[in-house]
Amino acid sequence: MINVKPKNALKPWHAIPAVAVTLIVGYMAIRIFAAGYSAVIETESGTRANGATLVATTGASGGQAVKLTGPAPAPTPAPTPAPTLTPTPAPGVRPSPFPASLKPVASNTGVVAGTSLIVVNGDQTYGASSNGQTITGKDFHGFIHVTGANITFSNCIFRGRAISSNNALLDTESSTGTITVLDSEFVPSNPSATIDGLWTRNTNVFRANIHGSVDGMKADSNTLVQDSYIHDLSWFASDPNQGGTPTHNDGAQSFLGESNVTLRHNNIDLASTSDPNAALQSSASNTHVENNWLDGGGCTLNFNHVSGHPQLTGIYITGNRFGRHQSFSGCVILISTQTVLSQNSANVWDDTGAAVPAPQQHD
Ligand SMILES: [Ca+2]
Repeated sequence: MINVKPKNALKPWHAIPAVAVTLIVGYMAIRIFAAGYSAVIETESGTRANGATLVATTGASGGQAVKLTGPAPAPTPAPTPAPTLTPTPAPGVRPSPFPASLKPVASNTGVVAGTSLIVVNGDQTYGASSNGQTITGKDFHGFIHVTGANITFSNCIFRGRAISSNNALLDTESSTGTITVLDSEFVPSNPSATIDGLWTRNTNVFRANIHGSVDGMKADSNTLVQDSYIHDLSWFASDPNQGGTPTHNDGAQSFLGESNVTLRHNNIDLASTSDPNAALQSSASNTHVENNWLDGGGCTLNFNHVSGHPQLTGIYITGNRFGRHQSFSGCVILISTQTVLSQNSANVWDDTGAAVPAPQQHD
């Protein structure tokens, strides 16, 4: 009979390491600190290394302990931010306002390409029953008269019709509150010496394409025109409003008694209009002409007081870029003897960036 010895039978000396470990562990009091991990081991002798330090602690034997400090926890890496995506404008949505360098032209004003339009025949009046409404996608074959308030016209074409009396394709002079015009075109179907693009009061116009009328607009009080293109006006040799002499074509014209007219960042280009008078002809106070491209006219900007009335004041002309198509050479600004410019700065030739000449002044 073979006597097989159990392979892992315990011998007495096998217990020695376990006993020693138990004694050592029992001798050490380990306190885990909340921040990170560190321990204080009670000991009063030995060699300390690797950052171990002797610290005072009242609960320890002899009042001292060795503090062991582990490495600082690795910082949690900050999450990688998601890349910022530049939103792609929806088709047909134009920047508002235009960036400073974006010149208004036919392709970025008027009705947005692809817009479906419904023809509306006959003259229309939008009164109080239309207050608060947005009129969009209309192709107006008739004159539009507004007597209401808080009405918006968006993506419309205003064409008017054949007529011999004075009219505007859109007339907001009798509005009773703010009228807004967005992305719309003004072009008379039957141009004549008596048809202007707009007559405005209490009206804000953005991104309009205005052409083919005699004046682009008559701008009455509280008119803002911005990011719009006024160009290629219709000249007539005989105008009943001028006693049968030729039309006085203006990009915009404001009369005595009106105030608070702002032309901002438009392109009023009368360089290809026959014998135009001015990009702006104004006798209105508190007029701001800022950051436009302006060209054409006898003098491109023309401010005149009306005889028998006070000085014309509150005219601010800043940051405009002028073309060189003045019929009076170099006359970018003409002011009458009783006109005072409140500000005239940073106006330059568009082609060179050089400062334009000082205003000419005479009646
Ligand atoms: Ca005129």
